[in-house]
Amino acid sequence: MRFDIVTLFPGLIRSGTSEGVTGRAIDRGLVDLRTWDPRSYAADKHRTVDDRPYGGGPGMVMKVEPLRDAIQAARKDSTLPAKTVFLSPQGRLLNQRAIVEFAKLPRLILVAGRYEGVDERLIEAEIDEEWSIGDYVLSGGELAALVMFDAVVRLIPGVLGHAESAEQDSHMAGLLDCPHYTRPEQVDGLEVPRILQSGDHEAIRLWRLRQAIWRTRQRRPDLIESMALDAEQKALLDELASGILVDEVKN
Ligand code: 4FD
Repeated sequence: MRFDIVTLFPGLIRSGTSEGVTGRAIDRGLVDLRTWDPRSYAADKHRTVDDRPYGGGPGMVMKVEPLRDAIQAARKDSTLPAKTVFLSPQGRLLNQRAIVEFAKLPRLILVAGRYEGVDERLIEAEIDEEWSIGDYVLSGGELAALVMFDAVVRLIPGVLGHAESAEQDSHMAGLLDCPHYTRPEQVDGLEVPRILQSGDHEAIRLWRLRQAIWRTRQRRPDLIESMALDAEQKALLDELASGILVDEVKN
C-alpha cells in the first residue's frame, strides 16, 4: 500500500514511522511512504505557506496554493488511484471499522494541517474525506496522520508476525481486550488468575471472552449497545445481569 503525507514537518513523520512495526513494514517494502512539504511549493522568496484570516481574529490560516500544489504533485507521482484525507477535529470520528476500510485501498494521501486550520476552499477542491482521531485539538495534523498510518499499516497482510496477529479471535472483535499476564506467577503479592495456568484451552477461551465482555460493559457500555452479540457473547453478558460473580472478574 502506498501512503503520501503532505506536511510542513516531514521529519516528524519520518521519526514517527521509522521504528517498530511500521518501520519494519516500510523496510520490507510492504508499505511505500512519501512525504510532501508545501513549503517546497511556495512561490515567494520567503516561501510563505500561511496568511492572516479574513474577518480578523487570532492565528494564521494555511494558504491554498502551496498546499494545493503539494497535494497535486503527490497525486501525480503515482498512477495508483488515491483517496485524499484531511485530518482535523471537524472530521468524522475514526474507529477500527473505518481503519479496516482504509486498509483495503491501494493508496492514501493524508494531509496534515498546521496553524488554526486551512483555507476551506482547499478542502472543497482537493479533499475527499475529513476525519478526526478524537475530540481534542493538536498543534498540527501530523500526530493524527501518524495514528491513522499506524492503525492502517498493521492491517496490511504480512506486516504483523504470527505472534502479534492483527485480528484477535473474531469472537472478540468489537470488544475491549481481556487482561494479560506473564511470568512471574507471583509479583508483589499479586497472582496470575489460576484458570490461565490450568492448560484447559476451552476454559481459558471462555474466561477471556467473559473478561472482554464484562470489561466492555463496565468501561464502554456504548460499544455493547451498538454491537451485534452472538449467542455465546449474549450468554456471558446475561451472567452479569443474573448476578453470577466469577470472582476474578469482579473488579
Ligand atoms: N482530532 C486533530 C487533527 C488535527 C489537529 C488542525 C484544523 C487544526 C486534532 C485542521 C485545525 C487541522 C484530530 C491541526 N488537531 N490539529 O484528529
